[in-house]
Amino acid sequence: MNFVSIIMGSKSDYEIMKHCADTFEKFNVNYEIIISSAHRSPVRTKNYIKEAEEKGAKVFIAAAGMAAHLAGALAATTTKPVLGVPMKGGAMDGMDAMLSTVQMPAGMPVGTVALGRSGAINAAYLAMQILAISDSELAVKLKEDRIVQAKKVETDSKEIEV
Ligand code: RP5
Repeated sequence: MNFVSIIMGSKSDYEIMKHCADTFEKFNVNYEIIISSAHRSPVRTKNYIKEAEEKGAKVFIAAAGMAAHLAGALAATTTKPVLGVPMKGGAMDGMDAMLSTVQMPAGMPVGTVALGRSGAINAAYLAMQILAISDSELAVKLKEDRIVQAKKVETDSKEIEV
């Protein structure tokens, strides 16, 4: 079964990453969400990636804060697409996580999205856009969603226009 795997470095990341999971629920896309840390549980992380690939994970999403090495650790272990979501918090409120996630050496890409809720949701959208390359039903759903988003802009505007 094809699915997207979401890995968070800590339970404290869940409040934000729930938005990522909710986006997959909205589109009826299979996903799995677990907690595993690049630093606190490196063996569990490595073993999980292998297990997830064997079970059918097609894209990985890694969320971590502070010295955010989780997405990089995933990228080092799998050739499936890895999307990194930097988490806010810590002394630099996420700037450290954003730079750790985005600054990967050549040949080891992590598709880094925005900090916080927008990033969590966009990681889900990007993962679905990757899956939709070979899933025409999902591709249609994503196109319909764009129409809904555009209509909402018009509706919101009408509510405040004078
Ligand atoms: C990172 O450190 C986690 O991803 C989390 O964003 C941050 C803080 O973790 P906790 O101390 O809240 O568990 O590894």
